[in-house]
Amino acid sequence: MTRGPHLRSGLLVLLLGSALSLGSNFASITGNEDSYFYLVQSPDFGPVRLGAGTYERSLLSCVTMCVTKFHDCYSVMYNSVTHLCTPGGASDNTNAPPASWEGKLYKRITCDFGSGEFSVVAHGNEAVCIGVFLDWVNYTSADASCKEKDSHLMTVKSLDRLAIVQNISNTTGEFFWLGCNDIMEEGTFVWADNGQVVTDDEKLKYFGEGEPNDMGGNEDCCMFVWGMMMLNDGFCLDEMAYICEKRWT
Ligand SMILES: [Ca+2]
Ligand SMILES: [Ca+2]
Repeated sequence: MTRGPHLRSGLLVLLLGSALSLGSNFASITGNEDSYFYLVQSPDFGPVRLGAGTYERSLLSCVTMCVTKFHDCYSVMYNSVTHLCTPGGASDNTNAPPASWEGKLYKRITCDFGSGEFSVVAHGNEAVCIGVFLDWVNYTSADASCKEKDSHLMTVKSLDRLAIVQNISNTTGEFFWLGCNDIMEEGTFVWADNGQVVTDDEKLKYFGEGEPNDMGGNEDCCMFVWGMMMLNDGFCLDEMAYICEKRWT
């Protein structure tokens, strides 16, 4: 992974990564966002077996062994009862799925690491591929910048996603543009990823009390408010940092 000129945002996510709690479907080597592995439910085929299995006390130590020993470690099979850990390469339809004695298949999450701007950040049962950008711009510019990066402004459609943004805001002290607005039709907010309407339930869960309120008849863009630690509809021409999200699953 190259970081190049975007060292700052990369480092930021590294720091966040170590503070996040991971659900049981994820394993990660602390401090390396390129090493998240996720559970594949009922895989149709399996990986190349990179070597004989060893016995590792946990999924995390299995993942650690695999990426330490094999530069092409893209998966592991882990049996949590016998602790057998089989290092794997990329999945390939010429290879059999894990046998029951091999355990379950965990695949390495790949996010776009080419630019060094995006990283996987996980909380609970959600893992998102996001880039945190700390230059202050208005909503339209933030939206355009994400699209240039083949992404969209991050959406907050679960409490785990809200917690991810809360952690980033806590760490940086920044306000962030996020992916929803009611620019097209006043009062009807839509999410930036798929244009679906933000439901009343979602407003209650993710927005601050009494928001969105279209204050002054002039608030159409979703932002995360540091301090309140919830979403608000804000004035689209205000300038602040922003978070882009890539589809990656
Ligand atoms: Ca509005
Ligand atoms: Ca408002």
